[in-house]
Amino acid sequence: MAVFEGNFTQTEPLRLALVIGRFNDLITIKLLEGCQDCLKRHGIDPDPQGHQVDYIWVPGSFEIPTIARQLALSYRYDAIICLGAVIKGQTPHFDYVSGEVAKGIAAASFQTGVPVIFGVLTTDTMQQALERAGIKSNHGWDYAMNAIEMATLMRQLRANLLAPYNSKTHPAMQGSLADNVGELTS
Ligand code: INI
Repeated sequence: MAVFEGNFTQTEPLRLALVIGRFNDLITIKLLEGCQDCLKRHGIDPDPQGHQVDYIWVPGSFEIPTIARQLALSYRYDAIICLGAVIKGQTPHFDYVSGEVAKGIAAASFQTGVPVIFGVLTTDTMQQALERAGIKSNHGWDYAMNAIEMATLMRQLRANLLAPYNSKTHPAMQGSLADNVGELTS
């Protein structure tokens, strides 16, 4: 038998997508900066002109799952990081948005098998959000770590447990990872 786990060193081949909500961008831009800092320090080039990270901006957290699922279905990315900030107001809007975004991100990941990282802060106040986006710590850094760990883990699983995948018969499996993606043999 074997132990499989991700690592933070084999990052050169990784391709990532970041989906970022503009709503509360005072917070999401800070999360993004923390994320980029972590990626850079682990050997991933965060330059949008480079070949490792793509950035997709959406209006708010509610829109994140639709785009994350579409990106996952492209099978071009080892992991997708979703960044958003849902802050409780005086209306029930918070509950609708936070509930749907959490369910949607989970569904995008389950349905595709691509790691989709839940980097959406849900807080009672702006102060709490600020504390998690740089004032005390920056959760953006943690989300990037989670993405690297899951991405390298999935590469290992594909190399060791998954049968060769015939991309010609599966039109959904196009892109750089298509030749490596497989199904669990048993
Ligand atoms: N979007 C957020 O990302 N955070 C919020 O706190 C928020 N609140 O509270 O309204 C929010 N709303 C916008 C929502 O995500 C959609 O963009 C909008 O409803 C259009 O579909």
